[in-house]
Amino acid sequence: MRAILPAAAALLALAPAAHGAQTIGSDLNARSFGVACPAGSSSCTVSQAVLPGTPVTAPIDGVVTRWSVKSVTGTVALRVLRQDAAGLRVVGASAGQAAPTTSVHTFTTQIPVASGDRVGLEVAPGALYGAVATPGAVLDVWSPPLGATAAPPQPGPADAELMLNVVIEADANRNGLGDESGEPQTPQPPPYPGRTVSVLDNRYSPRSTTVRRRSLVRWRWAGASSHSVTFSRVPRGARRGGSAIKRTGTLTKRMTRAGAYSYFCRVHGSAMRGAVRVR
Ligand SMILES: [Ca+2]
Repeated sequence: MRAILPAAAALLALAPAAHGAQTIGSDLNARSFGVACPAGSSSCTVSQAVLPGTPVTAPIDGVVTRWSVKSVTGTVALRVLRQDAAGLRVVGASAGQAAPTTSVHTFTTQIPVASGDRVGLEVAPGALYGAVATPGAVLDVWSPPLGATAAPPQPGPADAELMLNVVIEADANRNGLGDESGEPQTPQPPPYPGRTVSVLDNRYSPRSTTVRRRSLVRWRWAGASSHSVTFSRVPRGARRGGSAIKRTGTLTKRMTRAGAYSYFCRVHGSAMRGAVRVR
């Protein structure tokens, strides 16, 4: 059962992980083959214990965001394994994924991992996992599959490199999502293109401002009390266009005429004045 590695799949396997993300496990480059669970068992868990020159444990706390397999036939699921005093046990699991072909397939997931955790595959009944002979590689096998209770592994095929790798992203904000690919993107409003004046209790800030002609000026109510922006003087030909007396919201005005604009608050009168000079 040799897989022909399509070019697109090769590119996917070799695509660099997102900045800061770490990949552990096989590079999936070898011409691998499908391997069945131990004779007499229908399903099993397999996990790489040693892969010479390659990390097989999570180097950071974080989240597994992608996992890739090769030479799989049937359904497999990712498992995160943690060592405790009683041995390795499963602490995280993905949904089962049916590989449509034996080439490289990448699946997305969000599974928390801690530094030192291992990963593995649960191989569904009748499915095959991918492996290749790599001197010095050690593969652990559990049959029946490993669960949440620690159990000792059986030795797997000798010198077997498991065709599995995972991408681990940090999760600094601890929301259970990788900080790169999985983080929800909150759209940022574009920066306001004009000048903003805060309507405070009981002053405008800045009290006086100068802008170019055709600029936007926005007054933003930010006090606890009610105020208005009421123009007492505008350049000839300019519209006054002030605001009602209100406690929240904004007033936006495009300053179409050069000259001096003076305004005040109808509640606070001459105690609360502002000015805009338009050049
Ligand atoms: Ca996060």
